[in-house]
Amino acid sequence: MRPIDFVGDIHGHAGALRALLDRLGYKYQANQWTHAQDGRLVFLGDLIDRGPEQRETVDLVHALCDSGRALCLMGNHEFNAVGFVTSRTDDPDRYVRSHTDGHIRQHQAFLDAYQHDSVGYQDTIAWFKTLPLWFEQPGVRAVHACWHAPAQALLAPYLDHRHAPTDLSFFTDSAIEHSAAWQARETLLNGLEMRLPEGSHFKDYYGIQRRRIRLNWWDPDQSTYRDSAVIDVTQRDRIPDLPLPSTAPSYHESLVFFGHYWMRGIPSIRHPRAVCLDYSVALPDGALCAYRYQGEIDAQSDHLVWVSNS
Ligand SMILES: [Mn+2]
Repeated sequence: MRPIDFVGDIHGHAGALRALLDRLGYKYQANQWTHAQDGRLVFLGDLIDRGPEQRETVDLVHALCDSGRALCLMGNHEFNAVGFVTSRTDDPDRYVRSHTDGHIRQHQAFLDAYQHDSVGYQDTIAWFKTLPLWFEQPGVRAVHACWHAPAQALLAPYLDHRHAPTDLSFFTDSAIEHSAAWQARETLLNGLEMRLPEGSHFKDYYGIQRRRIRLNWWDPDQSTYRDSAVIDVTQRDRIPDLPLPSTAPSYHESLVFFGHYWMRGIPSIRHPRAVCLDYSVALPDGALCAYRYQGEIDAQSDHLVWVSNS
């Protein structure tokens, strides 16, 4: 079959993206993208945030999508980029992505990339508004952070047949904190989280104190807060070794690819039906990772392809 190459979070590392595309066999010649086996690409979102070449990354992936060679899913950072310039319907003086000092600082490099090109900025935001929230075909699925059927069903009224927003109501309704749409969008784009028992906390990779953990929803064997937290190994023993009040749903009937979780170390298949392809390319020892899908039922480690930062 025609291969599908799923590509993890790029975070503005266009150089790594060019190297990965080369390794996967995609070539730009005579004004088009070609591939010897007529391969297709599915990007898992988070093209932007942090990296040095956010605009170059967006332009390259956008061109691949326009050529029909690729599809790009929405990540939490594409959602936030749209939200940064979208007024809330419940409070029109505020934005879907609030303009706190921290949010502005985090978004500044993206804004700076377009400071002399408001048309390019508008085009990019307009494109981000049209990105699908998930990809599905018989045997294989993809989403930015968490495959979650109840959240998908809840958001379906906001989405077209490609699972892309039909209009801005997806952004404005899912901005209302603790609404059903907010919860569902958070689950798909930011992953499942759980509040720790009273009194427990830990410091994340950036030294920020956290009272919630990200759940490794893809692992069917999780049973305690400590086992199920997606967390740096140096922090794990700060998480209480207590049973989870409920286990995360798991959907392993068909292969699913996702990004978002800043995995460390050498890319590997940790579950044969649920494969994270985010290997922290924005960190010095990170990698940009892809998986070549060719119709297999279980993921195979020799289908992983990556380029290291170092
Ligand atoms: Mn993400």
